[in-house]
Amino acid sequence: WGKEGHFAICKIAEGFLSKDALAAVKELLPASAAGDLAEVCSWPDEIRYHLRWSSALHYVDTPDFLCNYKYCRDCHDPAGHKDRCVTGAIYNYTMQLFSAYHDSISESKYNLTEALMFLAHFIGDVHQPLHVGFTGDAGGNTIIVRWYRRKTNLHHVWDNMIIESAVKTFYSKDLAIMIKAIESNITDGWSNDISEWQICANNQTVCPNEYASESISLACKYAYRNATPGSTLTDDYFLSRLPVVEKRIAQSGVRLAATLNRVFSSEA
Ligand code: DCM
Ligand code: DCM
Ligand code: DCM
Ligand code: ZN
Ligand code: ZN
Repeated sequence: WGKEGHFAICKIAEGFLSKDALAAVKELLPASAAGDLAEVCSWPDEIRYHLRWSSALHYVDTPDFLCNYKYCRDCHDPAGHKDRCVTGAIYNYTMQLFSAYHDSISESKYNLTEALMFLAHFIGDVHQPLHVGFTGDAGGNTIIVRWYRRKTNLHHVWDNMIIESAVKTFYSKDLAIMIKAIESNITDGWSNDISEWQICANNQTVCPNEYASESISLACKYAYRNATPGSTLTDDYFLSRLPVVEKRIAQSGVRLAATLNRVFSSEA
């Protein structure tokens, strides 16, 4: 996602944090966040060219046209180093935060402020369907399309353009109004789904493999469909894909909060 998507996800997450988790998050946030997690959720994008190793942690590539995801097969960087992908990063940063909070050691060897900012960002990214896209097109980056009259690529359409067009067309050019609309949808339309979104099988603290499997499935069903190289995407595509984008943003926010609530729970 771009800056607006990550901001929306973290804003939504804030509303679902437990008292314990909110206190722990506020303690870990950098001064620049001014107490607001959403302010630093794009930090990993700002430093990804500076910290080169982190750049492969934003996504996971899957085999062309298979439309499925497997951790052991797919989670490595382009050079083949294991676990260097978005799902591996989510496990790793969750573990850093969990052990710092639960183990009786006085000081963590990790930078927990960075761990929190990475985790909040990557739980968002793993929900972007094309962040679990095909290897051959780099998650849609090499598929050149037109978004209305503008030339761009399919990945960028899903990271930025669908959200930007929605803000402009339906939400009075105000991202805060879009966020409020998604929040209303969570408590009204999706209220029966929330508990299912929050849960992880087998009592796990975090379950990025499930989110990645959903993403590649949605990528095949919605992102790649009718978006071949050179195609022009307009109202048909925009109006049918926007609900998918809004639901993925809602799920990311709810699941980020659920994960932080488990990490920073004084029980268990
Ligand atoms: N940081 C951030 N937002 C910025 C710049 C830096 O979140 N605009 C990160 C860098 C460090 C962490 O915050 O990992 C703590 O930084 P500081 O102590 O400078 O607030
Ligand atoms: N995995 C991991 N770290 C964890 C949990 C799981 O690296 N804390 C990896 C190891 C397996 C893969 O996930 O290769 C499959 O996990 P699951 O059984 O959750 O699908
Ligand atoms: N990306 C991806 N899959 C890839 C390569 C990149 O999902 N195989 C993502 C990361 C960024 C966007 O695409 O969100 C643009 O990446 P870059 O700036 O590395 O081209
Ligand atoms: Zn992206
Ligand atoms: Zn990212």
